[in-house]
Amino acid sequence: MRRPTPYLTNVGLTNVGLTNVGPTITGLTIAGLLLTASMPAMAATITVADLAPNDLVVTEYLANPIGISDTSGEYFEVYNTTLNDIDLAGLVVRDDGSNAFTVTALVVTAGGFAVFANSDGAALGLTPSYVYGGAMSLTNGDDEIGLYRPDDALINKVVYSDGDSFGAGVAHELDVLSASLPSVTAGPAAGSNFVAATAMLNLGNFGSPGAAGNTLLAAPAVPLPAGVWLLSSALAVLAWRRKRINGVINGVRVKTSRADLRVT
Ligand SMILES: [Ca+2]
Ligand SMILES: [Ca+2]
Ligand SMILES: [Ca+2]
Repeated sequence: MRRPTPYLTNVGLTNVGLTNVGPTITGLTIAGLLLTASMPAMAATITVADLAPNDLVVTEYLANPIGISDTSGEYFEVYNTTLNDIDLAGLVVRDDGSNAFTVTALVVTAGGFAVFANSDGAALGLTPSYVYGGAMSLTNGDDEIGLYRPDDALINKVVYSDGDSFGAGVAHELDVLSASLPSVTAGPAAGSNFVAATAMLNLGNFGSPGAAGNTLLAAPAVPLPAGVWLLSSALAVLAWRRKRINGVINGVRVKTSRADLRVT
């Protein structure tokens, strides 16, 4: 009976640490040998209760939109610094006063952004991930945007003392996302963590909701070298042996060609 055509798993590459590499590997080419692999996404969905400080970071906010009322044009952006999708249901967003809301349903992908707005964003030309309506306002002067777990543990918080320091309609973008960033960051009037947005939105506003804009994103939270080194080593050995593996490996008969690696 003809066997199905497995890839890679029959040559022992399941032990090379690919779970640290990324969501999906669909193909690799090395030394002219194409290895076709299909691996399940490693990113599991975690919950808000699982989060550590700075797993989510506030990367942008527009406290003083122009050409539109503040009650319809304010927004802020959150970045997922982890390698996992995060189910944000239960995330508490609040300031140090009375503004607060709890996210009911939203998933932010690994290394992805979520945009929270007080309106549908159509006038500004943005598409919010979540609309919180009147539950929260971003005062143009002093205010806070804090992200908390359901047990009230702080995930990330920005504190600003001049939400209009770059001029009306210019969003504040986090300058550099860093693993050493404190969980409480200062707005531009009290520190240098934020820079002015330069990407154009509607009505003369500037911002990059849902994109990095001027924010320099850090490397992934989990370093890759061990897995990459193991993968490179294994593939190098495989490439070196490619003329020798027209035979049986792990009890499975295999035959290489320039295009791929197949069981025969
Ligand atoms: Ca507020
Ligand atoms: Ca405002
Ligand atoms: Ca942005």
